[in-house]
Amino acid sequence: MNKTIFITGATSGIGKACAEKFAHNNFDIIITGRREALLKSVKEEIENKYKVQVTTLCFDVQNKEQVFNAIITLPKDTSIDILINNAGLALGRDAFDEADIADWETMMNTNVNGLLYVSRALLPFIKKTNGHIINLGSIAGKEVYENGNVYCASKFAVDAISQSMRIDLLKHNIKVTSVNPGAVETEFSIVRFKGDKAKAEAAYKNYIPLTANDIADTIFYCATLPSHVCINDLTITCLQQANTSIFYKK
Ligand code: NDP
Ligand code: 8X3
Repeated sequence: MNKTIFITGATSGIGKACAEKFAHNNFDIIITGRREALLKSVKEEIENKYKVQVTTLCFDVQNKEQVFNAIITLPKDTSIDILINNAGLALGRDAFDEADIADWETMMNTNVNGLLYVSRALLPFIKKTNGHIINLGSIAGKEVYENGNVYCASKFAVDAISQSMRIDLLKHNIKVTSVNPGAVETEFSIVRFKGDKAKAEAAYKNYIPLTANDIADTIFYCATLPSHVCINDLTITCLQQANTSIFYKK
């Protein structure tokens, strides 16, 4: 029987690359996101390529009722081996005194509350397998940068939640890993800059950023280590990025 992985935010970027990577390695996958048409097309793409089962659940992680109502539809005998808490976003890159408060709320509700709701709703399924929770943090959750304020705060919270989960879930033999990437070229900056493609492209100019596949490969490595080995915390950047603000650009 195939193992099962649950990936939030699999309609693009890192989540989608993880879906492809794990399906390629014979995992059944449950993928989520808000954009139903994209979820359907990822499902079709993967099912055409691999002989694995793909289930889609469309919900907004910010909405507790939607999260629990979607997860309750999973068959009772479902077991989840791995959860990747990936859904997340940055909105704006503005000074603390100028940023849009609605953007702050969306980031905290998505990156922090969404991760908490999904994790709690899925824990009964993960306990059955002594599974593995992998949280997408960020280098922004290790070090703040100018105008990063609440996005950084949300990822510092993810770091704290990962450390807490690791301690509290130890008795269930559940692994917890926080993966903290630097710049990865995905839809992330298009979302952050609210569709301004020029600003988004500038974020990845004059250096070679990480790709979503680089992160999916790294997550796959963490997820397939021997059962007694757990990577607790992993920070990864491209060669030309030393921390949140120092790049060597050509
Ligand atoms: P993308 O924008 O490409 O993907 C984000 C995914 O999250 C989409 O599938 C989106 O799906 C989903 N999502 C966003 N908001 C919600 C919501 N409210 N409910 C459900 N799903 C949601 O970005 P990345 O792949 O780059 O980002 C993935 C994760 O990696 C995020 O947590 C991000 O913070 C983190 N990260 C990214 C870095 C980067 O440089 N790209 C660096 C470090 C960390 P949909 O719109 O369909 O809902
Ligand atoms: C995304 C990386 O440096 O843009 O988490 O905040 S950064």
